[in-house]
Amino acid sequence: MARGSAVAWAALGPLLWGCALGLQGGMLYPQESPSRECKELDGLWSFRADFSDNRRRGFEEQWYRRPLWESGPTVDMPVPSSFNDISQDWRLRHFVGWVWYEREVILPERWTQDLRTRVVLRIGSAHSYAIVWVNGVDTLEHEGGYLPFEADISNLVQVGPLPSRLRITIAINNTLTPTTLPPGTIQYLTDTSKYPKGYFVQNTYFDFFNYAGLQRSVLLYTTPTTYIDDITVTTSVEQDRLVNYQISVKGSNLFKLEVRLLDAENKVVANGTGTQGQLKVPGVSLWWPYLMHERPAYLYSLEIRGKGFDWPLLVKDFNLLRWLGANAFRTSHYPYAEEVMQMCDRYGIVVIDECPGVGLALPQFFNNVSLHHHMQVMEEVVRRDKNHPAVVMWSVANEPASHLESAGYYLKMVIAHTKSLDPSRPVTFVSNSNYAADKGAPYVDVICLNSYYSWYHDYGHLELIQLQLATQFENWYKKYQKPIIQSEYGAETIAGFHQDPPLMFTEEYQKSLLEQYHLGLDQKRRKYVVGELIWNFADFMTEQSPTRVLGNKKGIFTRQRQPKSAAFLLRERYWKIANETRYPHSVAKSQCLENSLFT
Ligand code: BDP
Repeated sequence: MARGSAVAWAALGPLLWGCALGLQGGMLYPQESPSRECKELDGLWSFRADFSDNRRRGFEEQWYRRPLWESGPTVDMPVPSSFNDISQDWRLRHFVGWVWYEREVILPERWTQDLRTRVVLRIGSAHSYAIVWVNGVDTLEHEGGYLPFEADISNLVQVGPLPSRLRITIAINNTLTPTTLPPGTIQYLTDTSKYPKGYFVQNTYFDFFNYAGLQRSVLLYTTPTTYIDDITVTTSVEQDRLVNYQISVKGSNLFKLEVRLLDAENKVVANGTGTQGQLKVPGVSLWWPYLMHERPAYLYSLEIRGKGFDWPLLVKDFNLLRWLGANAFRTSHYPYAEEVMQMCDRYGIVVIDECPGVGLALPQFFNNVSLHHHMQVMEEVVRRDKNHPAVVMWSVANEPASHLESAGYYLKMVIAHTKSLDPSRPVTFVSNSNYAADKGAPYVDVICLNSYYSWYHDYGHLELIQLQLATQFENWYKKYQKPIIQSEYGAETIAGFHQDPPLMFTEEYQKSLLEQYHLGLDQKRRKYVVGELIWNFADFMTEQSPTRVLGNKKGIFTRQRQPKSAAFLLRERYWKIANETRYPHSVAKSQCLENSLFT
């Protein structure tokens, strides 16, 4: 984007600021209770990708009107999962366009007959644009993956004596455009001597495979017609150890609310009534991260009333975090499943909660429509995750091209908006440390820096790392005087490759590179460097390219969760730091690692 046009839309900013944003309703995690029932729709769904040239046959032939098998062949597709890795058909792995999912459900009679029951359809995430039909009726649309959305479908199911059978059809488009998050471009290749007619590719500007589909749970749940729509809890520890709550009730003005705060042993420690109030908690036990208190991750419960996601893998990952002595990660580069956030609360793992603002690499991605969408996505992230004690910071983006003039205004607006949504938490975005003239840094609370010394340049020159790292820290601190987190550093490593003296791609090189970084980090650790996150927890899939060997191999664990040598090095370091700092409650230092749970 030329500078002139950036200024033009910058002038429009405040207008847009005051208008269309603002989410309808809350997004509470569905939980069974005396007044709510859940019905999980995980399992096998019918599926078809629309391979037609314009990818619009499904709409032209209205596939949603009748059972999907009537309009053509279908295959079984597990939900939750990404459709890309399930079949042996390479066209499906790389498919760009609309895919169609369908599932029939039989509802309990009470749900369809009892008019005091509200029936809600909730989709954990659908990457990236979704349209939902219930019994052929257009019910719901949502833009953006990685976040939940839902619709009240009571009027569709409570229509007469018999319709207990529901057909849910979901069309999902995974195309990334300049205005999606993450953004992308579609490029048509028109040289007919090289490409067939109509040939196009999806270009992306981030480093993970653009997995898509229904990757988290889909479910139906009920509430009474007068129901709690949202709960916001904020706490203050300075004065009286107060828990402030605000509860939004919909459906009627005639209700009574009782609020009880229970400690970890289920003893009531405070009571309240009404839609808002403050609870005083005498002798409070605070939520401390793992390794920073003798009783970390202390949780109270407030009573008022996904999956490509996989539980065994999730529990294994948290066990690995504990084994390592790590106590933080960043949800790089999009919000993880709600179940992951709940595990963080329970295990004392601090989270920097990042939205899918990744791959903001081209000037044309910083446009007015994207800004509006980005703010909306931050609203959805904060709405979903605001009550998790584990969330300590919001990250609005990863490595946006923040040296561009237009990016400065864009980031300023997204950061300010996020702060207005949640004044209680700091906001950051993750900078590429090469962007010395960073236009967004003045607006963040904490500077997060990614750098790859002796990897993407000065290959093999491990002896330069300490000097280059010191220069990085000193320059950024001098300029902004803000706490800094080293939010990525690492080396591509193929498990089982060995060479001594170390060469790139071997386990020895990864270890030596991390060691050099650690020496540099230790110089600043007690000053203004407040956290370190390695890249990466486990190997993960990316698009293919000459710089990737079956994906990104910077994990300290393989994709199958086996340790490389570097995992033992980090384990020693993290436990040493934990033992040094255990439990000086005043200093918030976190030793962490980046994550690729990718759920
Ligand atoms: C960083 C990106 C991350 C990549 C990493 C890498 O933030 O998404 O995976 O580089 O190259 O700059 O491994």
